[in-house]
Amino acid sequence: MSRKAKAPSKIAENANDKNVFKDAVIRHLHCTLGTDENKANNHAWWKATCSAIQENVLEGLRKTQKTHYLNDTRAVHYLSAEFLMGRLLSNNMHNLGLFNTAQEALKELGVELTDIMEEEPDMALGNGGLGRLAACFIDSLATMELPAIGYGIHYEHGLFRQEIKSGAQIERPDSWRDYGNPWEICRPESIQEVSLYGYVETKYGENGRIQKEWHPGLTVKGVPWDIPVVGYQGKTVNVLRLWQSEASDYFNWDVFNAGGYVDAQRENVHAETISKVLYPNDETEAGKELRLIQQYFFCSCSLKDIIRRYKRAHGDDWSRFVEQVVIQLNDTHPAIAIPELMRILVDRAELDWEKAWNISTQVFAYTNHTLLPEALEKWPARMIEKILPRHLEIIYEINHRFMDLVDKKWPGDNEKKAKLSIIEEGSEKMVRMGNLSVIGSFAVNGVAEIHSRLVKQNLFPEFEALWPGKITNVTNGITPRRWLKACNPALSALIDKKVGDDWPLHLKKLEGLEKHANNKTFQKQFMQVKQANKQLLANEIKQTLDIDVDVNAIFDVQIKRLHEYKRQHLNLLHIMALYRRILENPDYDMHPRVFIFGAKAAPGYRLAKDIIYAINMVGNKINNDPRVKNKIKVVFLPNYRVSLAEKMIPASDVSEQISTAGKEASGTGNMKLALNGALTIGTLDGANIEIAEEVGDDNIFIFGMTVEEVEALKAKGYNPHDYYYRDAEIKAILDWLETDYFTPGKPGALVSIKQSLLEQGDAYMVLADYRAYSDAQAKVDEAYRDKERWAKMAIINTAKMGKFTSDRSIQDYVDKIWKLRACEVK
Ligand code: 4GP
Repeated sequence: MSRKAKAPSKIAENANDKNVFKDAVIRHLHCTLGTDENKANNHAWWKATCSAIQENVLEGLRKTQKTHYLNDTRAVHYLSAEFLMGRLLSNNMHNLGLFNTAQEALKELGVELTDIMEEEPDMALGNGGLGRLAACFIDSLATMELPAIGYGIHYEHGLFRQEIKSGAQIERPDSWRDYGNPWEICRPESIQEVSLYGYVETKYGENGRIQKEWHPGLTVKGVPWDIPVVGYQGKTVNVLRLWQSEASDYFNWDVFNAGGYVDAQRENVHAETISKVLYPNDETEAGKELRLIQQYFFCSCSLKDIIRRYKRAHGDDWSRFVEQVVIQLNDTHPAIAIPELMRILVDRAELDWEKAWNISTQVFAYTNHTLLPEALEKWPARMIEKILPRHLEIIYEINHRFMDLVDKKWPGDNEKKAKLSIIEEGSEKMVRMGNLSVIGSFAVNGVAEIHSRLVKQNLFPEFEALWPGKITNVTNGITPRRWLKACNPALSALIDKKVGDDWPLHLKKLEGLEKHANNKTFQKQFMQVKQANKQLLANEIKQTLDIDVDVNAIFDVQIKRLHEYKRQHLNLLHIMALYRRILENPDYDMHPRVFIFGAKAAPGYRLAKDIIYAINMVGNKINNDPRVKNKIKVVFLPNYRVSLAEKMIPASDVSEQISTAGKEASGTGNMKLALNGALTIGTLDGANIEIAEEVGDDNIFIFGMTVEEVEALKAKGYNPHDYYYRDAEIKAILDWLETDYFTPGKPGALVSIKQSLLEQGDAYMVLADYRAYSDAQAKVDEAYRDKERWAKMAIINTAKMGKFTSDRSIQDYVDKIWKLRACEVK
């Protein structure tokens, strides 16, 4: 693998001339967009700049594909229903080393690069954590020159755009492609066909072999759109291939002839619906037929694409398939790929079951991203039978053979069988996609040490006993290119001066900052950068919400999907407590703090939406109460997304990572914030634990119950009323929610939060952790007042984040699971 920091890429060399770049932009204004320098608005300048950059990208793509083909490389295929890419212009310019050239060239044309970058809509083809992880991973794969393809769905509408009206979340459609997307390339030459519905015919072949023939009721087309993925320094350019559904040219004459012309037409409409919308769920089960069809659609297209590419090099000889192909299943959403590959191998390629299973189980690996039971996908067998009749048969056969294995290991143990079976018996027979994924894969991994341990101990203990070593850990990571270099240019420049400029490739080099942590001048410079970033965010807040915030206050940030287990309401209760303390004692001593939130709630998740409403209503009251004297401000920035995170993270002092221990698989926002010098207040959950190990206990604010304590309390019987009656502050705050103090004229508008924490049992133990949280917040306050101490802690956080580069995660996948080799693109 060649990752020398300074070697300029070939592509960049050709374009690094300012004048060449200027000419390219003008040429695209004229020839691609049909406008000119005098007429062009920011949108046109943005598009022309993208097109100029894309010239370099495509050159790299062509070379990469040729090199991979000539070297017949083994590749990883990353199947994910979500890719949360965000914007690409800034990222691509940085990775090609063209940012400064572009900025200067545009300046000479009278255009401000940062202004036109704001024209780019986010590619929000994901909900949260696992989608953004996929985006960081494909960045690392390209950077490390590993042959890789990301496969997903070309959703017409990404995650909804969030508006806040009178405090409440309103969902609006997201139309990221309305005015065209300059990065994507349609590849009609690689269209695939996907079948659905119908029935299975059993036939007997010549040698008595039973053959199954699926007669589908509907065939749809999968049209691939390719998004090039540029590695840092632009050598390897991999591809993210997203499938869009279209009605097939194939016309259902059977239906037509039977007089069902209208039905035949209806199927056309159906076909195009498949890739229309991203399900706005995160860690909750969608339970929709369309969602299953979406999953099958992109898995089937992707597998056929993988096989087409393999056959081009190896014809019908399947013996080398497992050497060439590894497929990573990003959660269970693509698990249906397992029976689909079996179907192709057994029914189409006519391999024996054993041979086919042997291939299949050496190709797939599965990543688990959550332990929440409601998020573990299950499909009614009846639904699979209707949509994918042949796949249900295959699933039964896989299960039947697997049950024999279980019986050998634990003879006669029906309880074990019931737990391990892919099929869950009950009033409605269900297919457990988690079990299918474990059984059909050669490796299973969790995403942080604690999470992987819990996957082994609590989620899949029998599988761990059956196949020791199969479940492993790969701790998540984030790309430092986007999450430091591109989003925090001032800090990046300061770091360059201290440790050299190759840290984006070798993040452990940030450790070189540690020796400057006590240096007063460096502390000052570091905190000046933070201050300047806070000012930029303050401007954004002023512009969006017309709220004035003081950059000398602590910027305390909680940004992530809204979910009870993430406990945004714990944060809110503490804010209310501070407010109450100030009302009771006007001289209450605290450093001014701005609490900043960003979060979308799944549209069907009532309580999550109620929490957003409560944050806004409480914030509104506090922000306008003169008695608070600006000691507290509460800011809810609407429409949290990647590009907004890029503005919030560099400006944060405090990072809220306060999930109930055992619930957050890893978290990745925690890594991004710490990398940018924010201090974590957090529980011993997910990757917080590993962050604490890296930065040391003195440089993080850990509070609350451990997983063991949570489990023990649950076992003993947790009663939130105990905390309510014993802690006067908790009682006062919860009772406050019942009044109309924050929602004038609407008493009870916030009562659902209180109910969830008392009558409904407080499933995430907010009240049990409240006091510890409040105490930890007091320590944060105290630490911040000591400017030097804080600066030192912040520097150490940045210095110690080397472990959390996604390059390290990818290297772990390569070593433990994928066994891939880098392929240098010359
Ligand atoms: C998320 C987890 O909640 C988060 O802890 C983790 O960092 C992230 O995956 C990446 O591994 N899960 C999801 C989901 O996004 O939809 O289950």
